[in-house]
Formats: sequence, C-alpha cells, structure tokens
Amino acid sequence: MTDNEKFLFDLRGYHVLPDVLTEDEVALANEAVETHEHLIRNRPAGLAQDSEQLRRENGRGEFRQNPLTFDRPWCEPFRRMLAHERLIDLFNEILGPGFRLDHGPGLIRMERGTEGHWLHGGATHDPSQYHNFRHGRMEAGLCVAAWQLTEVKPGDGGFACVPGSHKSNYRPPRSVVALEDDLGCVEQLPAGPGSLVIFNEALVHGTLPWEPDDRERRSVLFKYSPGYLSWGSPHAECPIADPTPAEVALYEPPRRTGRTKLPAE
Ligand SMILES: O=C(O)CCC(=O)C(=O)O
Repeated sequence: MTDNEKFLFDLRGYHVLPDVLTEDEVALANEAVETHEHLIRNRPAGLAQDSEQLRRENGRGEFRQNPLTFDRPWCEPFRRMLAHERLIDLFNEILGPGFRLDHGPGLIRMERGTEGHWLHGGATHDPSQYHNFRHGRMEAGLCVAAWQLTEVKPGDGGFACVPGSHKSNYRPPRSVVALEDDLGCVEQLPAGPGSLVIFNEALVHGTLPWEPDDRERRSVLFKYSPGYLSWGSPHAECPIADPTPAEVALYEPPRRTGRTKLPAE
C-alpha cells in the first residue's frame, strides 16, 4: 500500500483503485453473471426504508449460490477477486496480517428502477466496526472490497458515502441518511469496470437508486475482518473444492494469534 493510498484511506475511509482487474477478467466475470442469470434473485424492495429519495419499485438482484462454487471457468474471476494480490497488500496494512474473509462474495445487480439502500455506519456502537490509529498505523474493523464489473458514471447512483465519517463522533442525522436534507456531505463514487473500491464498514455509506436505463450496475462485494474478529458467523469450511493456500488462509476461523500472513507478491 503506497503512502498516498494510506493517507487517503485513513482520511476518507474509502479508496478507489482503477483497472485492478484486466479487461479479460471483467469480461469473464460478466459472462459468469449472465450464464448464471437463473441464480439471481431480486430481493423484495425495503432497503430504502421510508426514504422517498431512495425508494423505487424493485429490490436489488443477488446471487442465490456462492459464485466461488461455480464450475470452471465461471468461478475463476471470483476466486481472482477473493485473494487478489492488490487486495492482500491493502488489507495486510489496513486490517493487519492474518485478516480473514468475514462474509461474501455478494453480487449487487441494479437496473433502472432499483431502489437505494438507507445510509448506515458512522459512530456506531458495533464493536466490530471501527477505525483507530495506534502505534503508527491504522487499525480497522470490518472492511469491504467492492469489485466493479460495469461502469459507474457521475450521477448514475450506486455506492455513496460520507467521506471521513468512519471517524465521526455524532450519529448522522436521520434526514441525512435518508437523503432528505442535503448538507453537501454525501458523495456518489464513479468507478470504471475492473476497479476496486475499498471502504471501511464504519463509514456512513449506502446506495443511491440506479438511474441509467442502458447499463446495469454489477458490483461484487467481499467483506474482510482482522484475523481475531468476526462480524458474521464464522465459516464452517472453505467452499472451494481445490483451494490455494491463500484461499484456505482467508477461510480460517477468527483467533487471537498464529494466523497465516498472506504474501502480497
Ligand atoms: O455498494 C453498495 O451499494 C452499498 C453496500 C453496503 O451498503 C454495504 O456493503 O454495507
């Protein structure tokens, strides 16, 4: 992780890295999504809660099967995302060596008319979501790697956040998280296909309704925790039939010491 990346992630609670996946990897991931269309289910609308700004008719599309278990070659792009060397480098720094996959991957597919998601995070009492700075380095709880398979342009909708709010002390006012009151602090993040958006789950963040009618939003989210912590229920076992040592390490249960440090190459 470069000094610039450390500075910006610590400052804002998120960072966008363009072109981490190659064009071929993005194309294969999109083909995998299309081939498994029958496994995508639209969840019932409701994530917008009672926000008029975020409400739309449809819920977002999600995979009903873990894409890491798809047959080859369809699992390959998702396995690439799970243990990508760029991601390992970033999270070795942010979450510490021995970080683990907490939960995911989860697909977010949105078309025009798909609702947003109420903004959440920020000064939460959840002890697994935090950002500290001690002994000369960042320490973070649950963090997200969101891989973009399609283009997100300014004004399209999709992921939005309040930069810097992973360190905020006051809970965000209801009118701000419902987007009813524009204080000028919520930012939508444009990102090209193949880019990696990392963010701290303690950041105030959520989803804006998707506006384009000629392009879907397809984002694949993996959530990681420090090696000693679990936000979700720890995994029973790695679901990959022939896992690499890095994949096995990412599926280790939480424990205080002794977890494998993943090399970032
Ligand atoms: O990517 C998004 O649209 C929001 C994701 C989100 O809210 C979350 O992961 O908690």
